[in-house]
Amino acid sequence: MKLYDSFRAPNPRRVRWFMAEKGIEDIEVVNLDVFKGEHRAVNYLKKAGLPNVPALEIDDETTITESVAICRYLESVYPEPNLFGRDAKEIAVIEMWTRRAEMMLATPLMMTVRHSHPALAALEKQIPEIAEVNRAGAERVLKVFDRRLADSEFIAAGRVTIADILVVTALDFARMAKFRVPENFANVTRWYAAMLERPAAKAGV
Ligand SMILES: N[C@@H](CCC(=O)N[C@@H](CS)C(=O)NCC(=O)O)C(=O)O
Repeated sequence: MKLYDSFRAPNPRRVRWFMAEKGIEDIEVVNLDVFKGEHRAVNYLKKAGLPNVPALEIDDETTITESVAICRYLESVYPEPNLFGRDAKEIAVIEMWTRRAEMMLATPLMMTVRHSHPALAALEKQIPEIAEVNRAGAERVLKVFDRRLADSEFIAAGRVTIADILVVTALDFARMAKFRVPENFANVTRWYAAMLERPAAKAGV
């Protein structure tokens, strides 16, 4: 298997963090420089189907994109430690928090960075108002995660899961746009510090 990665990019970092939590070390990692347009090369597009990283090439016929789909595949191949849930209830609750993390927080934070950071002007026609609306939305939605983390050590279960990985990589990426967790969200602040202490935090940066 071959993972097409791009160091410091938030979606590939999800996969690298996930692999690090599982101790997966036998997948070849190929770094693509998105600022040089390497993800738009014909050979890559033929495999991946669209100009995005990450992508996991499984064999000659199959390359998976979408970071969460890649993680799901890896979960089946490397089942331990479990990061997607063990029974019907756990799987559904983790899925719920994963979708909330992606749609309500990670996407708005990505839009905040893409529409405000000078380096991202190479990839995006930047509109400052889009950055501001998304920044405000992400800040508001953090209270949902703060309430959850008041009752739970991690976001979706009593252990780290894919949902934690999505949130921490999004918050860390948003630092590029000077986004900080507001101090009044003490539970998110506690959880964020604990996540950054994990050895997997170093993967993909
Ligand atoms: N939903 C996709 C998003 C992938 C994505 O947007 N990747 C970014 C890097 S973080 C990318 O390839 N950007 C290239 C571009 O915008 O041209 C996933 O979860 O993998």
